[in-house]
Amino acid sequence: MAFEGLSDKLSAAFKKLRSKGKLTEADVKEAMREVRLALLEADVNYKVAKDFIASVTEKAIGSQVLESLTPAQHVIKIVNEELTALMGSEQARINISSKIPTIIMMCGLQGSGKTTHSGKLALHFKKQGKRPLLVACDIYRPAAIEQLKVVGGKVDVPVFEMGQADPVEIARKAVAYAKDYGRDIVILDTAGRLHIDEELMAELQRVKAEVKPDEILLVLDAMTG
Ligand SMILES: Nc1nc2c(ncn2[C@@H]2O[C@H](COP(=O)(O)OP(=O)(O)OP(=O)(O)O)[C@@H](O)[C@H]2O)c(=O)[nH]1
Ligand SMILES: [Mg+2]
Repeated sequence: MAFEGLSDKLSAAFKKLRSKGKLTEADVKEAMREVRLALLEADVNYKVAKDFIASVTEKAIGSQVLESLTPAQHVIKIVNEELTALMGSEQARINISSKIPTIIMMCGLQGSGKTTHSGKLALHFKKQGKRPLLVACDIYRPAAIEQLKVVGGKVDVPVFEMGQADPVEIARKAVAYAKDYGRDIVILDTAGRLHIDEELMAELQRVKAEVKPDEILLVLDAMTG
């Protein structure tokens, strides 16, 4: 969500580039100025944006690119690749433990996107050749288990659930299940909660104490600011 405006602005910069046909170094620099502005407006760190632009510009004004038949296409491809590398290195920070399974616990306020992001993470790991398991620890919202199953179904990742059982118990059994069935990443989708909800916060603590997650991800709505 944070990058919604970014993609529109990048598209605009690229459109101008595409309309040019043959490109000069100045055209590329002009486009990169717009890309840089777009990144800064999307709250990308100043230094990150500067390094990003320097690296893309260096690659993009190479003679091979400018003299190719579709220079604009080339430049866009470079921006894409570099952006992916930039975002990719961000994700690599997830702590993959040496013991199996790696346990990831999703936490956050109600409706912040935990369930959606659990599915995205599962897909991300699946693409890396891993075998994730989604776990329905949200027993409070009636449709939560069903929702996780839909999410899991879309990315073809199994969902472990025990209905309305104790989330601590569900987490523990899910980890045992993962060990038995060779699932190397366990993603715990917990119930959304308000920080003032002491009972639910205590439950998170208990789940944490029980399964000792390798990573606890706090999911936030980008609009929170
Ligand atoms: N635009 C946008 N919508 C999102 C994103 N992630 C989730 N949503 C939507 O936000 C709503 C809540 O997402 P969920 O994944 O169910 O959030 P949750 O944290 O699991 O919610 P609870 O389990 O009720 O606490 C859904 O309607 C999602 O479709 C996102 O990255 N962008
Ligand atoms: Mg949810």
